[in-house]
Amino acid sequence: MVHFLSSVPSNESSKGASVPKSIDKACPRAPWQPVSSDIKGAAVVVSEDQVRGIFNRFDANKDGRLSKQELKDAFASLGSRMPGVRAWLALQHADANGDGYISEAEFDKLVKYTLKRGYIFK
Ligand SMILES: [Ca+2]
Ligand SMILES: [Ca+2]
Repeated sequence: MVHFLSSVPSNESSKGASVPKSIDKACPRAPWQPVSSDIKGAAVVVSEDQVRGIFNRFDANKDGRLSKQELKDAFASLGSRMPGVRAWLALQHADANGDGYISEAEFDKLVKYTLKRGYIFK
């Protein structure tokens, strides 16, 4: 059975001073939570330098910037189940000038974004 609004008596608002108990202690707040929900099994978290190296390697045509296709290949190699989506999201996040490529200047954002997403390399 699902009740919508049926458990809220109409005269409740006149009290005003009641504070719900046992909420604060039950869930301690973490300021930052590692993103690990889509990663399973033992793996090694890589350093920023390693991420840079990997993205550099996926600059297939060596023009010094990453196209969406190159990003897609890179994310696929990182074990992403949806590399196309990841590439798109990464571009949304890191492609500051909106030309569809991650240039050297935008590379930092891409690397930090990737690290923040919790990507793990084996
Ligand atoms: Ca390229
Ligand atoms: Ca760009």
